[in-house]
Amino acid sequence: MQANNHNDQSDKSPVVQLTFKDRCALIQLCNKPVNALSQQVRSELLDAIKRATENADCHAIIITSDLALFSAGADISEFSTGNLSPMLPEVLNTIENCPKPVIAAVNGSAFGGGLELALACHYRISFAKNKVGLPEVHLGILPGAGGTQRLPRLLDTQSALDMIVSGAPTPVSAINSVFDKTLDSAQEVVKAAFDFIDEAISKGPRPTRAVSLSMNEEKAALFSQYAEGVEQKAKGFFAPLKCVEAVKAAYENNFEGGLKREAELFMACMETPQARAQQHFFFAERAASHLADIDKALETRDVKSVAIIGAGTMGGGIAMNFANVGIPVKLLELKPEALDKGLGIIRKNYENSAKKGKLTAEQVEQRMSLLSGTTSYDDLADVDLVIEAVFEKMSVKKEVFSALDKVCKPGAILASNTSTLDINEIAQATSRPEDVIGLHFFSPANVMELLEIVRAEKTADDVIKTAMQLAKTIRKVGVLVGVCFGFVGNRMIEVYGREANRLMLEGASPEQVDRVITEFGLPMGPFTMGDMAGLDIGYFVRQSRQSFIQHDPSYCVVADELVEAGRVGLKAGKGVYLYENGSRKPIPDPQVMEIAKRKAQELGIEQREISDQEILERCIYPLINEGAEILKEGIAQRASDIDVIYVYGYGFPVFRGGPMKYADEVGLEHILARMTHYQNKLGDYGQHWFEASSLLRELVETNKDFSSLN
Ligand code: 3H9
Repeated sequence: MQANNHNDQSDKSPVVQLTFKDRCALIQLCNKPVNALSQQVRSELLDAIKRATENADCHAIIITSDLALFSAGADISEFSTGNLSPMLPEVLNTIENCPKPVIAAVNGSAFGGGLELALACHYRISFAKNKVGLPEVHLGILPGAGGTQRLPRLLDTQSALDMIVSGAPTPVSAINSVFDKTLDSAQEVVKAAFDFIDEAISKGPRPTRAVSLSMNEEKAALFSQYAEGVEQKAKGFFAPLKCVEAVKAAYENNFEGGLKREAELFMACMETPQARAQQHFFFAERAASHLADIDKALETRDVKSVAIIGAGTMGGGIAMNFANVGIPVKLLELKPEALDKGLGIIRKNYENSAKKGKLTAEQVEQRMSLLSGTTSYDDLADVDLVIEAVFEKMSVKKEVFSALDKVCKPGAILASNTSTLDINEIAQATSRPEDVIGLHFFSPANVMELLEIVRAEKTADDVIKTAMQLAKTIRKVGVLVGVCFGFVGNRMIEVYGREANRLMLEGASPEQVDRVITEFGLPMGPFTMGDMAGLDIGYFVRQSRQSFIQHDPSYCVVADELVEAGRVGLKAGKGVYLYENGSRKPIPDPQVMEIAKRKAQELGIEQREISDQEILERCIYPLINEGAEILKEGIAQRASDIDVIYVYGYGFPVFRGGPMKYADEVGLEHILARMTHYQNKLGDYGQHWFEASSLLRELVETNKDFSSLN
């Protein structure tokens, strides 16, 4: 028997199944793919509970899932739709108030509203290794269907706070008090629930709300200490502190009062731009792996062995990603000493992880055993994928690819880790450009999660699909981009770095610029970042792009002088900032401002006091404008892909959703107006660098935003 729909949804197939069996009602959620608790699910669930309650032959109710997971919680896509009755709290209150015992058979992961559903049942059965959690905080909100009130009634305060504030998935075995029975496997859960019926019927309904909580001095101290810690750790985020407040309300009110407070705090979070941004980002991350124009049925290529050309910092870091997931890697260097050095650094990295307790000694050896070295291209004849990570020079890259073309087996994927060079030209060095792709790892490659997958003109679709799948295998976030200088991430960051440097010439200190950017939410400002990456890298790139920068002599002139004086950044102990005794703490150097002053005079640039607002707008808006150009040229598949690149690759604050989402929130009309303002205010410099993208203008004229391009 199937539950009737609450509203008229006769054209939709049912997503909740109701069956009566052994004096019991079995309610199974079957809303593919993740049992999101959509309006249809809520309505059918409510209906099923009502029918089970009314059926005189039914003495207990089991709620479970027909899919591999129990439920991923509320349907996030409905959040922008407003009130869609029945709301989840109403459904869960009905379940908790049911006069017949309700057992949650949690036979797969339960997140957010999914776990809240289980908490509202009278009994809970699961398996020890199952993962459950309340990840709402990552969506800029808090559990809003009683989770902040019911969890502390079943778990100690500290653990409840940890789960709600971190949003982290937790194994059922770590929160035993929440469950009445834990089994060894998911398959045993529903049967165990049926075996539990007699006990449940004899004990009767056991509403979680009946557990009473109260505040005392010790608890009050715990909450204030906890809140202080959260304030430090989650700087800039709105929801984490509200989560603490909501849990605290469970101790300060009766259950109804606590629920009311939770609802108020939930709404306060939901109405923030942060919640919109983080929810946008949830879908952006998932959309990034969708390849718009590639056949879903297309088969991928096997990647069971990998070779890396170049065992330097980048090559070594890339190699570690594969060894970490059990894929054997051959590292190629032409000189044995370089090979030994590279393998030695990898071992050291693993041993450092072991010292921190992240790996066992056995795991270190197991990973190292997957890495081997060679000095001969002939040894690469059998590998499925080669990633080139050699010196960033076209002639060198071409030599490598022509050598690979001669030895690699047909169908092997030939990838370049170039961050700036034209992959179409690299592909021409082979007789098989369809097998050539860009895999742009970010440094440090074993740590950074972003992978730009660069589609060249002739790259075959199955190569792209394989690369996207591979990104998941090595636990990276893959984003498809097209060929242009710097691809998406570095092309946009160049604009931002240029503006930071220009602001210094105009009188802003590096520490002012860095402060404005960190206050905005990035982990470090452009000057600290430049020093960390090494100013020589940007210098080298600028030298190779004279044609691009020639018409503007103000372009990074201070940085050029610093590099020429050996001040290449953190690694030299001095760059834009000074670093004392190997410390990473940047110390402002008045000498740099002197250089800026002198250079400004030479170039006829008048120095002045610059407001924080101008700094923020001039660093971020041109970056967004470049993003618009990238979209116009089809270099990125969608605006939200740029957001994913910026959050994962550059630490753009997720609570702003990424640069393109931030632009939509600020309003494109405003961005265009400010671009025009600086274009007129900054003379020739402004005329050239603040020209608004035609796409930005078009979107403003048609009253659209970047999200319309997703
Ligand atoms: C909440 O519960 C609020 C309540 O407290 C209060 C309410 C009043 N909704 O991730 P995947 C889609 S807030 C809508 O690739 P996996 C996803 O977009 C919720 N859609 O699978 C994707 O679509 P597509 C709190 C959702 O196996 C597809 O399902 N819960 C939802 O790698 C597959 O997803 C969470 O934050 C959703 N809730 O991972 C949990 N979840 O194929 C969010 C997924 O078109 N979900 N989709 O790209 C997850 O963390 C993961 O999806 C999960 C499965 C771990 C469950």
